[in-house]
Parts: sequence; structure tokens; C-alpha cells
Amino acid sequence: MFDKILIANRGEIALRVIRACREMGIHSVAVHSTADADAMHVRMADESVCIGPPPGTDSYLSIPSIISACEITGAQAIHPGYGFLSENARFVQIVEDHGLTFIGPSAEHIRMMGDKITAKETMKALGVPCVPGSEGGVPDLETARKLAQDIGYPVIIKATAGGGGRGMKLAKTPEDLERAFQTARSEAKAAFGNDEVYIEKYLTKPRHIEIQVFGDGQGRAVHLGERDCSLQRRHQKVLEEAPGPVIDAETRARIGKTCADAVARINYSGAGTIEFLYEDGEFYFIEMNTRLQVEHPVTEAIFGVDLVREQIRVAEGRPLSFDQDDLQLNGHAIEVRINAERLPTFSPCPGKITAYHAPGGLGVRMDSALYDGYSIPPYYDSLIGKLIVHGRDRGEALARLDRALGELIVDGIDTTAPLFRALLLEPDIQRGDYNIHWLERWLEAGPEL
Ligand code: MV4
Repeated sequence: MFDKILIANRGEIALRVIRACREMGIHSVAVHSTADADAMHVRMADESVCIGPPPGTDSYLSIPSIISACEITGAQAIHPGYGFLSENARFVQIVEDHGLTFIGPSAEHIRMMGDKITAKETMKALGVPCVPGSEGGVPDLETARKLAQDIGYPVIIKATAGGGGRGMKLAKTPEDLERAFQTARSEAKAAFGNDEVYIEKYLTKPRHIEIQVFGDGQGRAVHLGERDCSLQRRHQKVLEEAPGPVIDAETRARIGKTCADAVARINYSGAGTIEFLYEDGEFYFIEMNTRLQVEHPVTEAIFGVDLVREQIRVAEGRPLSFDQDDLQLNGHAIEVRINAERLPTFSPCPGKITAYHAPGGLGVRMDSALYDGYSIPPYYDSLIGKLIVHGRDRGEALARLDRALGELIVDGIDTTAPLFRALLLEPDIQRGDYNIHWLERWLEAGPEL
């Protein structure tokens, strides 16, 4: 068992991990850049170590500094949070080479899922339904033409080293293909140093549905249902909910079991998310994320589990504290991401918080590292809080979200909070009737924000 964990992250997710450590009687070590000396995660942890100057590349991404911080403090394990080093297989290898434990999957699983072609081939072989497309990489334009003809237009060209919307090009017609193929390749080469691409049927109006899985690294795994994360802007999630408004219990059990069985078969360890496009009642695998996700609290709310606690347990070599039959879905949860951004452009808006009041009451959780007088530094991503509401059903959750947003005070900067009051007035949102394009189309129409 661990008695000290280092958290290689900042902001609300660092607090999330520190809180789990404290409940488990584990000491916590925060690391921070010079820009974060006054950050809440530094104050809340038992100890802290400064690991470098403000830019993330010189601090939260500095592997030698983080390993040194473990050695100085005697931390035995590292929780990476999300982003930064959370899906860096080389980091995991270095952590293990230093006799430390990475709280997350093996380097091998991270590498496997980081290569999108390997991930897809692996999932397909494990019986997970995938988007129709090329088997493996597409070496040249001629092959791309033949494949696209067979698949049928529109098609999408994706970089194997991409993911999360990076390195994708759409070809609506055969005339578009050459340009899509060549730009996908050259952009992939420039961005990732790897120009390998694959091709898929382009689904025109899917929802983004992701399945939360959890493996114990010993061949057992469970699923914790789905989240609908279709409301995105420029591949950034804005609002997430669980369960998905259009997924019924039987569908959930079937796709959930498929996913849990797949990760059990590969001895996957820790939290994982299997992303699907969902259209006309069918699931199509696109990617797997090998980390705890930003939106994990909606799953925690409806299943009543602490996913970070389970991550730590599994990393200690202990079993999960529940099995599939123990997991009963209860009610409905919605998360909205409060970003330090100015509407309607979503331009970053760092600065000093002159007043902060978090909403509370039944079914309300605010995960944020803000406090009165805190200055949001300009160096990191703009997420400053997540408001999560839980109700007995979707209608209660929506009403509670509106009520909680009414209580939230963040003065001194602009935030995305007003966006959600406006969204709640939309009949499509009230009905849960949206897909991956809904938000961008709504924003293009110029709503009053
Ligand atoms: C697609 C797609 C349509 N068809 N693949 C974007 C992020 C990356 N994870 C996969 N993405 C997409 N892949 C096929 N075959 C549409 C998207 C997509 C998208 C997916 C999820 C959420 C929002 C999105 C916004 C635009 C495009």
C-alpha cells in the first residue's frame, strides 16, 4: 500500500486526487511551477515541490523534475491526472525504471491505444464494433481511392498518431480525396512526426457516446455505463451527461459488456474510456483514452463510486472494491465546464478573481481550484471549474443545473457560465435531442450570450 502519492498535475484535478488520498490515509505531494506557487493544489497537499518555470513544457511536463520530486519527498507513486503526462508511455516506462508506480495503465496499453490504427485493430479483434474503413494504414493515394470507392463517400482521413480531432480531413466526394489525403499526411508528419493515415466512412450526424471501463490488471474488468459528450466546440467538450439521453438499459448492458470483456481480455489496468460514434442505433468505436477523464464525475454521481480511489487501489495491486453486479445506475448527472473565456468568441480570459462563490445544496458538486483573490495564470488550459449536478431523473438534473448556475459567482474575469443558462432555454437541450454538430451550429446562429 502507498503511504505517499505525488500528483503530477494542477488545478481541479490535482485537488480531486489529493481529496481521494486524504480519505484513504495517504500523504499527498503537490508539484507546481513558479506561476502556481499560490495555487490551491499547493495549499491543499501535505507537501509541495517547485518543479520549474511557468510553461508546462518546463514544469508539469518535465519528467526529470517530477522524478526528482518523488525522490526528494519519498513518494512511491505518481497520479498523472488528465492531460500533461497522463498518456505518455515513455514517462510510464521511466517511472517504473525508477522503482515508482504509475497510477494508470501499463506503458504497453498506453502505446497501443495511442496509435489509433493499432487501437482500432485491437478493438475489432476483441469484438468491439468499429467504423467501416481501411484495415490498417493507407500507403498511397491509389489505395485510398480504391478504399474510398468501396466504403462510399463521404470518407474521413485520420492520422494514426492523431486523436481528439487532431489530424483529420474530410473528403465529401472523389474530387476532394487527393487534397484530403495529401494534407492529412503532411499535417500528420509535421504535427506528430508520423505520416501514417487511415480511412473511415464519415458518419454525418452521430452522437459522441463513451463507455467508462475499469480493469484490475488481472483479467477482470467492469463497465460503468456511458456518457454523452456530443456537445463540443472545436473538439472541446462543453457539457457532458450520464446516462446518455438516447441509450436504454438493454443497450447499455450490451455495449458495456462488450467493452468490459475487451479490456479484461487484454489485462487492462485502471480507468479507461472507450469512445464511440453512435448513429441510427449502432455503436462505432473510434478511440480509447487510457486516463481518468475530465467528465468522470457524472459517472461517479450515478454509480456512487470514487473512481480515483479505485485507480489507487488497482495501482496498489488490490482488487476493485465492486464487481459488475454491485453497480446500479441511479438517476441522472450533468457536468458543465466553467472556462475562463470570454463569450461569444471563447477567447482565453485569465486574471484575478475578485469574488468566488461555489453553488451547493442537494445533488450539487463543484470541482474547482478557485478561491477569492486567486489570479488565474495565462499559461495553462482555461478550465477553472466543473459544476456537476445529480437528480433522480434528467428533468430534475436540468432544473438543478439552472438553480446551481444561479448561485455561482465568479467575479473579475469572464467565464463560460452564461452559455449554460442560454443552453438550458433550448428545447433541443431540454429534450436531449442533439448530436456532435448541434453546438457549433447553434453558436453560428449567433445566440444572445
Ligand atoms: C469521426 C466523425 C465522423 N465519422 N469519424 C473528432 C474527434 C475524434 N475523436 C473523432 N472525431 C470524429 N470522427 C468518422 N468516421 C466525426 C468526428 C467529429 C466529432 C466526434 C466526436 C465529437 C465531436 C466531433 C466533432 C466533429 C467531428
